[in-house]
Amino acid sequence: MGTIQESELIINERGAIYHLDLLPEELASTIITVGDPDRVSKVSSQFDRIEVKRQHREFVTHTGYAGNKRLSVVSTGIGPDNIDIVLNELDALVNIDFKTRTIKHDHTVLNIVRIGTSGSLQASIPVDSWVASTHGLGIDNLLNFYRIEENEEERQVLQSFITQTQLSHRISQPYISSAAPSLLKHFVTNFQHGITVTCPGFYGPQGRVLRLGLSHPDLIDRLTNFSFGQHRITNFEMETAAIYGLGKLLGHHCLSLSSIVANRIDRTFSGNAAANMDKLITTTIDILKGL
Ligand code: R1P
Ligand code: URA
Repeated sequence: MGTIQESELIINERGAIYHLDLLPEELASTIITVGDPDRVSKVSSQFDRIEVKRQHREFVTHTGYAGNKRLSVVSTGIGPDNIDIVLNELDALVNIDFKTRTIKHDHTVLNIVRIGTSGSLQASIPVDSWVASTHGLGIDNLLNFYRIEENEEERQVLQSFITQTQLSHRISQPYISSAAPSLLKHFVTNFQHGITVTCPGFYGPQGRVLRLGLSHPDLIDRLTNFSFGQHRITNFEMETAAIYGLGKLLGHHCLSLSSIVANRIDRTFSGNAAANMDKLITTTIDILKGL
């Protein structure tokens, strides 16, 4: 393996990775990602001690301890394009030697848990429910820039999704990736499990009409009605499939947890979103402390 050039792996004057502005020692091996930069302090306010606070653009990181567990919380901002930056830089922080600019011989596995908000695609999953995503199914295109390796089960679900939904090729070539079983098994009580669809936008790409017409006005019906064996689509948002896809390719363990703020079937929106998010954060930290 050769050295990785300065234009490919960008390290700033502090010796920190470019977008996240983090040094390798400033990152814990268990990481919570959140979309909203203001959610970072909501997570770290539940730490017993904070040792690092950094911010560059929308990427805010706090690293500290919850009990004996060292945790980092990092904001990604909105969308799969930001996940490309965050996942590649988190991986580089542990698996690339910044001095020699070479890939380290020993691979470090990160546990990466997204805590985000999401829209429900099932009447039976009301606002203020929590979803743990068994799979991320991406219609956002990010993973099509990488060499994707799907397993047999993922291939079958994806093929069935393509056949049943008949989404135009002009939208996307969908991809799929699963949660890390080692994390998912700890998030069962109080969580609904299902496939999360990751969209490249909040309005048209999630079937919302304000002033513009949509290419697929029945997008929500097509997603809600999909089923393959026990699998169904529970919700959609804007990061999960990108995290699962890149995380798996890079050799990390990933899980996405969502607090449902909107139900797109009964058209309700939570009146309790902030308090429900705080509860999800507390529950998640309690579980991660035990791992
Ligand atoms: C859209 O409002 C944002 O909310 C969801 C979506 O994935 C998207 O990022 O997650 P967060 O609440 O974590 O940002
Ligand atoms: N986040 C999304 O991406 N969609 C929703 O409907 C709610 C939160």
